[in-house]
Amino acid sequence: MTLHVPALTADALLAEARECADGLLAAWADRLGDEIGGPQGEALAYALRTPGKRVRAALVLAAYRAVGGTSPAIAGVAAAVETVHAYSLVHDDLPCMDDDDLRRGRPTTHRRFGVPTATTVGFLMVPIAARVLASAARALELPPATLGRMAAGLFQAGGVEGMVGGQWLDLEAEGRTLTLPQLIEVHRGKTGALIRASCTVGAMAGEADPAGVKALTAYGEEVGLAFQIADDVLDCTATSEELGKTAGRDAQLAKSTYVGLLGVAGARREARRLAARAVEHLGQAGLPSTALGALAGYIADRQS
Ligand code: GRG
Repeated sequence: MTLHVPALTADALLAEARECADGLLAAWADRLGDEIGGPQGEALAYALRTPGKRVRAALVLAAYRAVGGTSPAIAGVAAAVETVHAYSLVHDDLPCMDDDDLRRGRPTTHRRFGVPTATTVGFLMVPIAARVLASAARALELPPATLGRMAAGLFQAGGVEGMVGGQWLDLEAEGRTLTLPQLIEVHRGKTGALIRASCTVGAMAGEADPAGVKALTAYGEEVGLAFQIADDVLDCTATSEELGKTAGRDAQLAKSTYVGLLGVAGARREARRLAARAVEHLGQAGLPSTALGALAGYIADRQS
């Protein structure tokens, strides 16, 4: 029998998350690429296989373990969240949104396969995420009601109350200067909601009680905003090579950012403050987690 030793540093957890999410996503890419066939099948496999940092997957794993979960089948839940994230990147890069050429160090899906195929594939990935989640819930032997709560948590976060709503506000705000509360609303929706949901569904998969789910969700809310603040900082301090996507895009698109409102040092301070608050939620709920503490620190100070 192999003894499973949970990863405790951010680097180790991210490496583990990459290994298990990438493996599952590659298997789904092979299966669905064949099922769908043609350029759409090829483009879908491309979008599912592009290598990401897998921060959301790592949060799912760490949240699950923080509430006592031990099954390796949690990797399927991580893959489901990463599928929603991957769809959002395909659509975010389209000419009608952020119009970008480079993602994860490769040409964006529409640059490689054309706008109509990339648009179709992005839409296809949403029901695929539901299939991946349902398959993971079966492997984890979760009751149907738990799967229902997880699906609601994940897809509400991806919808108008979260990612779509935030992106919509973000597009509308191009060329205007937002106030800090307005910017927080955009960031919490566009980026924060899915990161928060990663923690929520990880806790639910671990069959946490309502207080546990609430604490992990509160942690996710803080690190979700911190993640986008760090993104604002990196957009103007890192290179395209370091980021694997085009640097300086916020300024080109005249977007309001934390850096614009607080400066680089002020934005970094705010990200660290939120990361510390995230960890406090866990302590207050009696759910301290070395792994989630490490991930919060990584998210606030990340270099790519
Ligand atoms: C129809 C209005 C409308 C919206 C559709 C496209 C979309 C929904 C939402 C966009 C959400 C989005 C892409 C937000 C940006 C989040 C972000 C900072 C992504 C980068 O995440 P990383 O750094 O990327 O984790 P990797 O590549 O490492 O996974």
